[in-house]
Amino acid sequence: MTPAGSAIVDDGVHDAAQIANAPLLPETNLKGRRPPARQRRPSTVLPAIAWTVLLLALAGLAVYRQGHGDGQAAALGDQVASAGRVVEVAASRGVVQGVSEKSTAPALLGGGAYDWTNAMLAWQRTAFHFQPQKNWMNDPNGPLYYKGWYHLFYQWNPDGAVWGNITWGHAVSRDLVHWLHLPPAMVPDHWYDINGVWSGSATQLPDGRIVMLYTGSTEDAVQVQLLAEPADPSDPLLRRWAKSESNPVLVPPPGIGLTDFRDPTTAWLNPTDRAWRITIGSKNQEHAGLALVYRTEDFLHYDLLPALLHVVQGTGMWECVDFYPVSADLAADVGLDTSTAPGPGVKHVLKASLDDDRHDYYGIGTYDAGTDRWTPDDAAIDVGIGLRYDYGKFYASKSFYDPVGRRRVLWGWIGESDSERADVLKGWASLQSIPRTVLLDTKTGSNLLQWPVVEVENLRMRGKLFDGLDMPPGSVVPLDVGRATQLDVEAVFQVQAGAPAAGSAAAGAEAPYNCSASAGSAGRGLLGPFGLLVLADDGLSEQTAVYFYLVRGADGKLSTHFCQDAFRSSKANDLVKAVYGSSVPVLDGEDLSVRILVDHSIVESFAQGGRTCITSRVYPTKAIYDSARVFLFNNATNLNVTAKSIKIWELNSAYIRPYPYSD
Ligand code: DQQ
Repeated sequence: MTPAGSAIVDDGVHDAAQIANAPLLPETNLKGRRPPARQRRPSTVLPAIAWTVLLLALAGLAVYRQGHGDGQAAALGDQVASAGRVVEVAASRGVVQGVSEKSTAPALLGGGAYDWTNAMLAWQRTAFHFQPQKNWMNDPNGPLYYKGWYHLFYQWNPDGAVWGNITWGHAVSRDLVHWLHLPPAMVPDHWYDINGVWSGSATQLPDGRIVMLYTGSTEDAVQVQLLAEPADPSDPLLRRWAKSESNPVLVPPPGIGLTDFRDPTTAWLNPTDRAWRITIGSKNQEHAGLALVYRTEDFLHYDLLPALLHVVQGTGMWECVDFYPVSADLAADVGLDTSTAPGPGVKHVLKASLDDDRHDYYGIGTYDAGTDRWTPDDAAIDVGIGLRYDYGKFYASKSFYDPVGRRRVLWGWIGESDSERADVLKGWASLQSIPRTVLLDTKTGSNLLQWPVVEVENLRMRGKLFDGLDMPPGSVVPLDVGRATQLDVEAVFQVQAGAPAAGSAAAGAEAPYNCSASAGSAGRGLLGPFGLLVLADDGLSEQTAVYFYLVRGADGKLSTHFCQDAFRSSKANDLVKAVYGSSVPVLDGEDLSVRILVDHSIVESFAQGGRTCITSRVYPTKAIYDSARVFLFNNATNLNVTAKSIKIWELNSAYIRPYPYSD
């Protein structure tokens, strides 16, 4: 068995030192000088044309950065002819408007546009992950439970499959799995949110009232905080929302850029003065990411507190900050309400979505209610430089406390890894992750555990069990499970006697391993990779590998890496195909275990009970419909592995439909 390892990430090493506040920017005097509410939608056509002209001129000069595949490419529109179809893709406007670049498209066209058939594109739509009926979606917003219904709001473009015209989509569920689509909850219709009803969070007050705080991008593209409440609190579906007459309730304070002030959190009650606190992400002039704290009693008036909740140098703009308590009590496996006071047995998690690299980082630490500061337990893995919720595609996440299930539930935005052109062809882009319960891992004390909500198991249909399968070095073992496009897999592996024992000199020390920089599942090492191939065709010409890779360090100890490899996931080349992953803690006596949810174009995996999670988007061309298979593989050269137990269920499709008003 492998000894305990620390969860140091594979990639993204930054300088961690904390710094003081940066010099201030000129004061923003926004409030009071804005015109009254106007009913105007921004033109989407002119900016798109302007961008297209500009970028055609620049086309020969453009240098596209692929990196992890998402994010850093220049914003441009494209027009592509393929298979007789001309697809116009609007320029992505995220950066111009002061939020992340949302598109992967430009970087992908170098590979040549693949001739996607309608059948291939139709197959990519998922069956039990939440997605709107059509068009673009990004961040989950304001999740809450109200009068018997779970509510999920999300960033949505009513006009197309690319980011823009951001509106709050809305769906409700009884069980977090089956969803009913409702009309949009909020649309950009006032001067203060005409450029987008951006991300925000819900707070349920002790008297049952719900307040929704969210960011508006004003007609001048300034980021302000806005308040809305249910217009009819007696409606369990919360279909109508009233924006406050007092909006905007917050404008960027001195020292904060006008486009660096967004995504208010759920409020928590500070036990020292019984007033509410919220935190809002930003950055300073030295490019430190930070979280501002405001105090409020009525959600209309706010005081900016002198101290920052936290700041980390070099991490850039913090989007979609989340801040919540977790139980450190060894016996408790329940979530905690956001207002749970700090004290013995309570830790606080601070999460920031880093605009710079588009990943969600968290830290575990202590919240001091007296000073409203948070301190990480381990500064070496501070927010933005250490642990991530997910080492694949997963961003702008938000959690909420579910009082019925007594659990904290987390959703993340799962973007696409294909081109915008393909998104336009298929008519939609992005998913929400499977809702995940979040707990502190009280065995390690140093990481969270994320796990699909238990209701997902109600989708399980036919199941098959394989146990005691030998996986000698170089082996590939087919698993006969029938249709393999909607799966729930639970696999437990034992590394058998053939493996060098810890401390043995047999294998010698190996170079440190990094999933993302490796050759993926094809790269053979002494003690890895081994695991599963999903969404594979019979000939293995397409496959997505989910695997472990053990490495012996110079000290003779083994470390365990958990990776997901999409290099050979598709014959198509207009895709980002990456190997994602990180190390995963494995304690003495533990087997290696992984749970994998396969849902058409998403593979979402949880290693060691959810200590390390990876989500990939994959777009096979052959391993689809009835041709998708599952295999075990062991590509290590010097490790015998036994698949101790492999359970595979076919999952039913969730019921995700428009709300049946006639009923
Ligand atoms: N998405 C929203 C912003 C947020 C960003 C805009 C994160 O509020 O910062 O769609 O993806």
